[in-house]
Amino acid sequence: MIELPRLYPILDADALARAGVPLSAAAHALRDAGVRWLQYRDKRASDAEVVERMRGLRAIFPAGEVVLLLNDRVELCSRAGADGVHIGQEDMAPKRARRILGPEWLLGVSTHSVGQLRAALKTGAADYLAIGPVFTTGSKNNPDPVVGLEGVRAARALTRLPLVAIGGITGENAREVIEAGADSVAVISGLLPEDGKGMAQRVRDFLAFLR
Ligand code: 3NM
Repeated sequence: MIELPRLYPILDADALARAGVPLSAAAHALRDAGVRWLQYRDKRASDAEVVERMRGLRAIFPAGEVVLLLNDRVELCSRAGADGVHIGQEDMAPKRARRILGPEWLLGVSTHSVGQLRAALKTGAADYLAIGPVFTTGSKNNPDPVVGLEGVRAARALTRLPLVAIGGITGENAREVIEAGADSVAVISGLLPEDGKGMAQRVRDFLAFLR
């Protein structure tokens, strides 16, 4: 079974654009803060743009040193130099994704309820599962209803696979999310620059909260 770090940063193209942070600046900040596992999420760019941006990220996060996952675009995984993909409920079905990826690549699957988590588990396709949104989030279009810490506890009770919690997670609430049973917290807005603190400092603050 794979082991995830406590903090799972997501570089989200839309969120970065809204914050006025170039992708490469965000990536360098995460690297400087020692991030060893992250995801690139870009719901709108063309395949060619995604491949190009992923290659740029791969140059900053070398293969074999940092796990770099790609959101959604299963078919691009290899071409983009990703270590695997993360798919949601509206993306490709997990079994199909696994067939395309083969056994070597990592596959993460998002779920938003205990029912969805059970269904995802049943496919046997995922290396890790995500549950969310734990709290209210502004980073996703049409988010599902919040599952709360109760949802994290319920998810934990169902699986020993690595469990990632996502949605509205901040330095202040991350600890209780881990205590509710998550192995890792996936974060978009909680790592963006704020109050004069850059992203590297925001990552370090988060890690200090998670210790
Ligand atoms: N997926 P933030 S919530 C991408 O519920 C995503 O599966 C979610 O962003 C889910 O850390 C979410 O800014 C957005 O709340 C997470």
